[in-house]
Amino acid sequence: MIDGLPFAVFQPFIDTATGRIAGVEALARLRDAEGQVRSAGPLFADPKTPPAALRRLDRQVREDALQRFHQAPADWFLSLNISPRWISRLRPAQPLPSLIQLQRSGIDPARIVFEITELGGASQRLPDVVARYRDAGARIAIDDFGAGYSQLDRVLALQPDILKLDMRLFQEAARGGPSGEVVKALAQMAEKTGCWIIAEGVETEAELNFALECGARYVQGFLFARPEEELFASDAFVGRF
Ligand code: G
Ligand code: G
Ligand code: NA
Ligand code: MN
Repeated sequence: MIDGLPFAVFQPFIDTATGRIAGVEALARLRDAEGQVRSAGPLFADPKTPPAALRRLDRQVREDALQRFHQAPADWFLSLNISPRWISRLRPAQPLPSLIQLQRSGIDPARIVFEITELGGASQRLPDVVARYRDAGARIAIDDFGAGYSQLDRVLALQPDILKLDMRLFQEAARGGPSGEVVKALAQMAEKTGCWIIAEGVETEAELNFALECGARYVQGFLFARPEEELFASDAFVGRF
């Protein structure tokens, strides 16, 4: 069982070309009886959380996010996290609840990004799931890219629309760590092939500068905003760079 009421908070993506918000990611939170809010992250990470509970949590958070996204500016996208553990349990012809919800919501699928981490356990079913999201008109992001233990060829064979650089890998690279030049070259190459790069975990000006050197299309992080309950004003960050 999961204590508390699930809901979505939003964290913006900033377009590095305009300095404006281009979209938001929905992240799960739980509100307990006393009104205290906590992250649902530990539940997603805990292998003991029952799959049915996770599935319900994901569904409630998506429902809340999709409903409230009707209030967002028309050119924003909405990024939704998909649990890799759930994907690995899918039967081949099973309908995708996230797609059914999306279709019912009336939100244009072209405005939706599904974020999937590159966890190895999901790889069997992943190509088929990705194809179905894509056929529906949504985009696919590989979350925490570079931190998983899956094979690079498998991840790239999915032809993701977006790579979200893993936060720790990115921050380490920005600090001038040994991976820095490789991360930069990889990001630049991805952008050249039409795959967007998102740098997440941008906390400092130095990290923002490194993200710009990488050619990242979007940046996300505490330098701009933490996840918040309300949708942001569309002009919140204009002029920062
Ligand atoms: O924002 P936060 O610190 O709570 O996120 C912690 C972790 O939980 C992150 O890895 C994030 O991807 C994951 N997470 C947050 N919201 C959701 C969600 O709605 N669904 C799934 N599957 N994972 C989520
Ligand atoms: O796995 P996923 O990438 O969805 O998890 C994103 C997590 O990272 C969320 O918990 C979010 O709150 C957190 N996050 C977002 N921006 C930053 C940041 O700039 N610094 C840190 N430390 N965490 C961040
Ligand atoms: Na994510
Ligand atoms: Mn991530």
